[in-house]
Amino acid sequence: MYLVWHRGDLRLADHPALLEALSQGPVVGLVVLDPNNLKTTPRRRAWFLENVRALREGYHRRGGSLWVVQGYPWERVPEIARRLRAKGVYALKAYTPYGRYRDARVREALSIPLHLLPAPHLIPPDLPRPYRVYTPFSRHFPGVEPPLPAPEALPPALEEGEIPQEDPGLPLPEPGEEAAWGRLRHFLEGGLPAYHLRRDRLDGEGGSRLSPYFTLGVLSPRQAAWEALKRDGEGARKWVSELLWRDFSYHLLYHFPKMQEEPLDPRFAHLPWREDEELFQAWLWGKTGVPLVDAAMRELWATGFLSNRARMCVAQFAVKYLLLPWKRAERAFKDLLLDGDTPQNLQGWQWAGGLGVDAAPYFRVFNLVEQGKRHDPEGLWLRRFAPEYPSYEPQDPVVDLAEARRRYLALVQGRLR
Ligand code: FAD
Ligand code: IRF
Repeated sequence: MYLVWHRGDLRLADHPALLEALSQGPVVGLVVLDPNNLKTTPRRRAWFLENVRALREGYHRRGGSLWVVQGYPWERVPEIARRLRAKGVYALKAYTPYGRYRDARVREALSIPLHLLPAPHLIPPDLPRPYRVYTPFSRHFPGVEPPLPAPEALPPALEEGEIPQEDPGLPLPEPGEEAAWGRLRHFLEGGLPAYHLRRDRLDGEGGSRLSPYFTLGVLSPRQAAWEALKRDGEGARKWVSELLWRDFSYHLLYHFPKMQEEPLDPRFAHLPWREDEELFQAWLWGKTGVPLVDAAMRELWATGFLSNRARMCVAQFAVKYLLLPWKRAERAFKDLLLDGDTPQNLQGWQWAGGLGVDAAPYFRVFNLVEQGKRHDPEGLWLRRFAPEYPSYEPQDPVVDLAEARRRYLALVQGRLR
């Protein structure tokens, strides 16, 4: 018997570790509810748990079983392996600092082998040569390999472990692989051809909204890119380039784990961040008097999702206009997102905040009035989430936009000389 340990890969299709284990003998699935991963908001815990439930249903439908236990993996995985007399544990390789630390500890605690197989990224994040800039990294994309099928049948075994219920406090998307595929198909038929033209919309309607599924590995980037590239066109190419940004974020964090705490560009490490609690709360709760920022933060609270354009704007506002402690803002932001993901969120913040990711010019400071007018021209999104504002003009804002912009530019220009 072999254990297949699912972590950020809550799916049965395109799963190299599951297929490899099955080629060795009967398998049992395992999820360890890890307190280190679940120290987050109810919405994100619930999203994870509901996808574990859907994964278990997938196992059952094929005759198999999924164990679900709680605790530290380095204690629980060896214990389950002993109980089931497993001969080996199979999983997909993790690339984040915590994932690697965890896997090293589990390997040490096990008396049987832990086989870690490469996860189906489009570009392996652990490319030996580190890149700080996206374009040269993206040239390593060799073209997409066909995804692996899900096993048709799984061997029966006894099973244990309740999956806790958690109230998310907001409506969740439908969990599970089937729902993710439904959304993917819908996007391929509707949104993909014009993706390059519509992706900047503030209401997020130009994108796939698949990110909550990618974050938990309910869908793999290989499955998505494979389907997209069956269709030709500028929309498909642009969309796949966004999937490559995702892999780039894993690559960055893999090679530069210090970016979890510090700006990738050390010249920005000691900007005079403002420890102003009232200002932080105004940003977080969408009460800044800047319509675009307020609409975005309220959408985030209400739905757990935000378009890429709105994310860039609110992150840049927090960093460049308000000089809020970026790390604290980054963390709070991630905890509100259903797709909140350590590498992607760090990359997004360090990119939008001009802290050293890619060639994002530090002197680029969005005009938040123009951004609103351009990317929500009819103001429908604004009216939906911040209806008290008649337009994108600030009303009694927490900072004067022009003044804050000048202050920031003076600050960084002094540093970069
Ligand atoms: P689509 O436009 O359909 O794109 C398809 C997929 O490509 C996305 O689901 C995502 O996996 C990937 N992708 C798209 N844009 C980016 C990007 N700019 N960088 C990296 N990957 C991308 N994404 C997360 O999944 N989790 C996060 O925690 C996260 N935090 C972010 C924070 C900031 C400040 C910024 C600027 C971006 C962040 N992103 C994050 C990236 C991006 O905003 C979201 O992935 C995207 O908006 C999700 O919508 P979608 O699924 O419709 O994307
Ligand atoms: N992985 C686990 O193995 N166990 C858990 O309890 C996890 N909970 C999570 C909750 C949320 C909101 C997210 C992801 C997880 N993950 C869990 C996946 C981790 O990201 C993955 O294990 C990673 O390799 C380690 I979003 O940090």
